[in-house]
Amino acid sequence: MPTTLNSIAKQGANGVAMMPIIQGVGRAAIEIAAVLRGAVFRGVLGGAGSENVQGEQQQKLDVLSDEIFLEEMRSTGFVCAVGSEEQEELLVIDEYAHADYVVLVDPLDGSSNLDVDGPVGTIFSVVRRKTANSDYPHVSDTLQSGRNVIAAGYVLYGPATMLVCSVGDGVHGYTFNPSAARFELSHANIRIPAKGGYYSVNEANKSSWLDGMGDNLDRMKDETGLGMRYVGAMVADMHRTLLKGGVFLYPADNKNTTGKLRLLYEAIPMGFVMEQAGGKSMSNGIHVLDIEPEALHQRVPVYLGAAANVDSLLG
Ligand code: AFP
Ligand code: FBP
Repeated sequence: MPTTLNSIAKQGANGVAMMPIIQGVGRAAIEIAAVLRGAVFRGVLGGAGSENVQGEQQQKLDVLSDEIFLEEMRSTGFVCAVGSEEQEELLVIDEYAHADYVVLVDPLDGSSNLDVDGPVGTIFSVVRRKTANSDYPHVSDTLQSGRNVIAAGYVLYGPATMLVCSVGDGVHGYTFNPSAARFELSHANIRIPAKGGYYSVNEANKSSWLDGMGDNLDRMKDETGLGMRYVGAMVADMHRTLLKGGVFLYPADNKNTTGKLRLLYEAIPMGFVMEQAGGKSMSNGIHVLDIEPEALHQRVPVYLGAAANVDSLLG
């Protein structure tokens, strides 16, 4: 009998509490994957004609994925609020405003890949609210460092749909089995290989990187001899880095002077997974998980991967 998402209940101290939320992520992933597969026939490819809070053009599928994810979090009954990359403000689930958990999500990461049928993903993390359960949830509930994350992970919509997550007891990968209509454990206890793999970065930006990162990258390439791969969807680039080894980076540059990737929706969840898999995640000279967030849509530089490669890059 294959091991399903229910097995999360047996993982570590947080498994039982996190199982309903991760099952909700799984249901959202199944729906989003179906919408992605049929998007061209339903006329939902292309721009939605709106901008998100980052000033980026929203795709129709960004908006749809956001709605699906929010609805699935609501249906768990355990989530009082959701902070989404696609929403300016914290979304409080009024019906369950006294529930314990807050979820942060990038519902459809890498959406510039949609027009070319490239891989995209969903990234999420869960924290316990800071305000009292009797209070109305507040944005301060989301502004917690990665050390407070209880569960985090991502869904990769690739040739197969995979849900990779951690509840603080290692990293486990579940693949959607279409014949059984459920996620089944396919990658137990993922550990990033200490050696080998690839470096992954938009090297076209090299001349505008800040903090001497161009020279650092050249040195790391000489030291490690790594090859290069870059998809431009963090979930896909992270997943390859996790399974094959190497390093993923998105440095600050002249255009994105504090970095491009979002601390709460991308850096912290991926940093949590990377560290749970034995890797390392750094930003501005400290561990990503030690950053104290100041704003919902804050951006940071990101360096994550096998510890030796991250050290070689930043050393
Ligand atoms: P989109 O969701 O707007 O496509 O952004 C994806 C992303 O935030 C992240 O998934 C990638 O790692 C990064 O942007 C790619 O950025 P570049 O296009 O600047 O390389
Ligand atoms: P595989 O099918 O063995 O992965 O090879 C893929 C490929 O032939 C092309 O699809 C791809 O553009 C190229 O190799 C990548 O080569 P490199 O590893 O030298 O960047």
